[in-house]
Amino acid sequence: MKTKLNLVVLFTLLLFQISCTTKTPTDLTKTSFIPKPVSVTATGNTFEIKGSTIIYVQDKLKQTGGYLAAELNKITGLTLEVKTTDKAPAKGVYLDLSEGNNDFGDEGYKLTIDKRLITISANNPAGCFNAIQTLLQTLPVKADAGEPLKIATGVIRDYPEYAFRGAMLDVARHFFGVDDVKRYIDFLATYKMNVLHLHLSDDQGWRIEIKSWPKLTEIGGSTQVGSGEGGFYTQGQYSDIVKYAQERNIMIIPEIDMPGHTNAALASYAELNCDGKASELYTGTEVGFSTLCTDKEITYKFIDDVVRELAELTPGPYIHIGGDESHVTAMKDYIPFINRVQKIVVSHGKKVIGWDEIANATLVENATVQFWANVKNTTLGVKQGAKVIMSPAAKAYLDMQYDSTSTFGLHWAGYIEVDTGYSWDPATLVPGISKENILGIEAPLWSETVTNIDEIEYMVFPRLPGYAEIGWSAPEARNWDKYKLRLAKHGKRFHAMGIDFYRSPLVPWE
Ligand code: IFG
Repeated sequence: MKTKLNLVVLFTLLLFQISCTTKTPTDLTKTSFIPKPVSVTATGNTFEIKGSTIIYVQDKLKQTGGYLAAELNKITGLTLEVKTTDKAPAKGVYLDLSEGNNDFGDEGYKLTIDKRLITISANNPAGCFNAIQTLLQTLPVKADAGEPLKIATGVIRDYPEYAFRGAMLDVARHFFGVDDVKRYIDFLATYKMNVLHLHLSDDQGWRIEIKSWPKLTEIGGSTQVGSGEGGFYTQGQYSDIVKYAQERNIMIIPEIDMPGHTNAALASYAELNCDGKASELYTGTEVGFSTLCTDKEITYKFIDDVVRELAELTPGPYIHIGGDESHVTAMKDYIPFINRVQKIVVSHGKKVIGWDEIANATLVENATVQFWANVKNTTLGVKQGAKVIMSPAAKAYLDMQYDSTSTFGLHWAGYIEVDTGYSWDPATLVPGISKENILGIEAPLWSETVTNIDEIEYMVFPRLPGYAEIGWSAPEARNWDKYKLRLAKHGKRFHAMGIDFYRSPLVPWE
């Protein structure tokens, strides 16, 4: 009898122990969301995702529903069915376009998690996509086989501070293949960023096929910093990247830098050079030594062909014309050049973005100035009515070293540890540039010293989620001491995603 009693006690204790370790989340407000949502309330129950859970979508949300099913499959191994419906189901997951009858704007959403039904309500697919990123953060990145997938119930109402939240990848100094760019896109999508700026040309490389000027990639795409083999995207590959980004609510902005940073083009076509001689290919890391020949007509035919072909491949509204560090282009030549090139971009139905130097020219309507280093240039742009993308090198340049011990990166703008990259407000950083002038934020990764995806991951994580939160969450909701605790919980998510991140000593990693 005594043995039997001992067995019962032992079994009960064991059961209690198991239930404690697979703790069921019941307080939604305890989830370490990044970016921080506008409001989270908990209702103290749980929703369980099972193989039988159905994702219901309205017709316009079939692709979004499919994305959710694919992401859940990666986490759980479950293959959930996606069904179209025009009315709310009693249970499962329901993606609903509320046709603008709420105040969430273009990208906001309401995420309601009840015991039997999860409802995502937004004004358009972008909002539903953002809600999905939030929902995914209530789950582990990889569930243990057989582990019940329980989500704490509650309601999240959320919408972004800025419409433009992005990062840049310099594929010119070092070339990165399509799969690396897609992985970079996944990083941005995970944190609700919606812009990828691709720096497609520079002194060291031309990375996009232009059918009317084939030597740009044949010659200009044949090398890179350090004399590696370089590379380029065919137009088909570029379109594949654009489609992959679009499916993740990310707009691609292609940059063709001009009139400076053009040695790859000048090495490809002798006629683009003022002296009619092709320059040598360049594999160093100096800047400011090249310029297109601004007083030759063929230069503008070249730019018109390039912009035309790129505009046809780019569904987004922007073409970035660079304009930075044209140290060997006299200002008297630079200004008419930028004035003329802007008109070419507009003639192909696109809006102009340029680094802050372009504000020395007469900006066309709807031009946007990307602030990186010069306040005078940028406030000139604001005076002309231009919007500003905030990319202050000292705060947001992802190629800056974390500190003097960092293996990769530069430090001409200073060191950017995780707290430096997080603790600033775009709307108050620069006198003369305030919130109404700002389109949003972008964190550029220049690749002079970055050669592969592992090195990209080291420079981008853990700083990227901080820029995503600056772009999404209100400044009064942001505080480094609280943010670092949430970021610490994302360390295991980075690890589970195979991200080779820098384990900053400033973050109490879990
Ligand atoms: N400045 C140059 C980049 C790159 C960068 C490296 C801009 C706009 C320094 N221009 O940043 O090409 O070399 O940190």
